[in-house]
Amino acid sequence: MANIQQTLIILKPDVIQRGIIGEVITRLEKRGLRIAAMELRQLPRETVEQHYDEHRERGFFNAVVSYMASGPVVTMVVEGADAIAQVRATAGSTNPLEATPGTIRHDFAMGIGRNIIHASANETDAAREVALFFKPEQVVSYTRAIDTWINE
Ligand code: 3AN
Repeated sequence: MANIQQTLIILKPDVIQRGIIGEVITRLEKRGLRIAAMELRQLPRETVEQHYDEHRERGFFNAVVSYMASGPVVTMVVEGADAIAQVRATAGSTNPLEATPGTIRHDFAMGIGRNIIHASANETDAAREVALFFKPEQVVSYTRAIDTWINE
């Protein structure tokens, strides 16, 4: 049985400003992931601070909060077999300089402070982050005819 998971993705403000929303989402769809929720919104600083709470004591905390609140973002829930690890692999290393060619962060970004995509790190974070950004009724779980060609 496939281990179906949901994970929270944020397309950061530079994705919207650079006009590459479609290209980034296409990477995820082509992997075989299903979009279960999606919304364009301006995040209040308080929500970003809550999201990155674990990094509060880190030197980059204020920088990352300002970056994430600097313009609209696209928040998404995507679903699929082992979706949390699958999306992290497609996103690539946190520092685009270390990301493997073919990953989103390698192919679309150059700096750790502008690394264009957030993806939940593990099941605990995914559950907390999905609940932070979406009400349960906004997350739509479904199957597609093509899913049997993506996972047997
Ligand atoms: P990831 O998003 O890959 O799980 P985390 O959780 O270590 O990475 O970092 C959260 C976010 O904080 C990163 N996506 C990045 O935007 C920012 N960040 C992390 N490390 C740095 C750094 N050294 N300098 C600037 N921003 C950073």
